[in-house]
Order: sequence, then C-alpha cells, then structure tokens
Amino acid sequence: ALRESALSGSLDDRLTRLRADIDAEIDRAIGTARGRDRRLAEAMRYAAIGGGKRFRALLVAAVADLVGGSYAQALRVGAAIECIHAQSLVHDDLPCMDDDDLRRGVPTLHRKFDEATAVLAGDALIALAFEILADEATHPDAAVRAGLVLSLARAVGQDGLAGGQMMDLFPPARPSRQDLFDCEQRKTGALIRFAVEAGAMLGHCSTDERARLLTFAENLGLVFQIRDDMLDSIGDAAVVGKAVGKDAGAGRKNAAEMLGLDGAARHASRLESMCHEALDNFGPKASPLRDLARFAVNRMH
Ligand code: GRG
Repeated sequence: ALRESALSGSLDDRLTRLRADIDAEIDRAIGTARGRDRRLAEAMRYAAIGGGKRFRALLVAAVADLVGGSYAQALRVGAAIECIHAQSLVHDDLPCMDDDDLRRGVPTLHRKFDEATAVLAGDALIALAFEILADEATHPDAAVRAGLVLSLARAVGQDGLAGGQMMDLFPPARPSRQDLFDCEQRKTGALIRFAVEAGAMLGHCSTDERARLLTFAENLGLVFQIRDDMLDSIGDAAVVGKAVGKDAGAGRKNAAEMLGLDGAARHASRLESMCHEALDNFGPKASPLRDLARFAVNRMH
C-alpha cells in the first residue's frame, strides 16, 4: 500500500507523499541524541529534513519501480542520497564557498547555528549516507550493498561532487563549453546518475536496459543543472542590487551566461528529447521517468 500511495497520482502528489516518507526515513536514521551531541543531531535534521524537492529520491523510487525493486529499499537509498545532497548544499553555502544566507527559504545552517557546526553536521551526514547503504536493512545481498557504496563513493569524490565543485570554484582560464558541461556533469550530474544507477541495482534489468537508463540519467543530470543555471540568472536579474551571476563571479560562467538564456533553453530542450529517446524501449511503464524529465526542464524552483 505504501508503494502504491507513493508512486501513483500526479507528479505533485507523488512528490508530496515521497517527501513525507523520506523525511521519516532520515529522521529514523539520525536517531536519538541520547548519549550523543544534541546540537549535532539538531543541525543534521535542520539540513536534511523538511525541505527540498526530493527530486533525486523520487528518481530512485521511479527507477526501482520500473525494474521491480522494492519501495522500502528505494526509500533507504533515497534517504542516503538526500543526506549527501543536503551535505553538499550546507558546505556550498559556507563563507569559504558561496557564502549564502538563505537556503530553501530559511537561514543557511551556518547562519542558524555556526560554521563549525555546519562543517561537522555535513561530515556526519556523509557518514550517515554510507552507513544507511551498508546496513543490511537496505538490501539482503552484500554484493548489492557493496555496489551501492562503491558507486556513491565515486559520485561524491574527485569525479563527482567534490571534483565538480572544485572546477566550479577554480575554473580554467578560458573555459570551453566542454569544460562547462564537464563541471555540471560532476557537480550535479553525478548524484543524479547515481540515483538512477542505484534504482536499477535494486531490481533486475538487462545490460541494454541499464545502459539506456544511464544515458537517460546523464542527459537528465545535465539538463537539471542547466535549468538551475537559468533559474539563477533569471533570479539574479530580478533582484535589484545583486550582480548578475553572483556565484559565477567567484568562479565559472554558468550555462545561461555562456550560451545565453535562449541558447541554454534550446540546449535544455535537446537534452530533454534525448532523455525521452533513451526511455523509448521501456514503453508506458516509464512514464514517471518521463514526467521527471519534463519537470527538470520546466521547473520554476
Ligand atoms: C559530497 C563529499 C561531498 C562534497 C560536496 C560542496 C560540494 C562538495 C558540492 C556542491 C555541489 C553543488 C552545490 C551542486 C549544486 C547542485 C544543485 C543543482 C542543487 C540544487 O538542487 P535542488 O534544486 O535543491 O534539487 P532542493 O533544495 O530542491 O533539494
């Protein structure tokens, strides 16, 4: 019944239901503060619960459903991904990176608490994500658990979030479009790719189906970040007194600045077509994934 309730209905309904299930899963994983530091647990909850679209968790659930994986397992993997995602936002907001005051409409973690707590809560969220994946409750097969841990490690390390963020902060002198897409692929694409890869690991699919899902994921990750860049540029232009592309001023040029808003929109729509093409062979049961691709390109937040 849980599986039914979280995957049926409109995309909005599914997001709302999944959000509640993911919040509960993360809350359980953080656990009680008994015998532990209360402030650390509170900061972890502040960062990881009650906010965000949960796009990556929904992606795991949709792929797992497509290949016959269980919703309960997908929730655990989704919770792990959302912990990593929350950590990356907490550290990205720090004064040594983007120096932001607001995140998801509320004060950033280091503003609400302090910088040391923000660094440590982020660290503990990374550890928690790997703990969730390595726990037997996530999957009875140790080989699957090891595969999940290995893939997530690759998605957050030098070839993933950390490497992409580094390239964002220290871009090449004259970045090419390829450099831009490389950066976006790592900074944002790697975790989205992991969401799809992990969903596929929870069920059964052929080598060909897995390859198609990964092609879908790579195009989806890129389009998600390009839309993020477009929303940033539109937001920056609308805020009086804020220089266009504040983040880009400190590092790379974003896709909207490099391609122009129209160029970025055209590229996003090409990537969306490639997402749909990659799903062609799956038929109607891939419609939740098609909805997610449409959402990634048209979203307003
Ligand atoms: C994970 C070890 C490790 C290091 C992280 C700080 C850092 C290194 C990476 C930051 C990368 C970063 C800020 C990427 C931006 C990704 C992005 C598009 C964020 C917005 O995602 P949404 O729209 O946000 O899904 P919500 O709030 O809806 O969850």
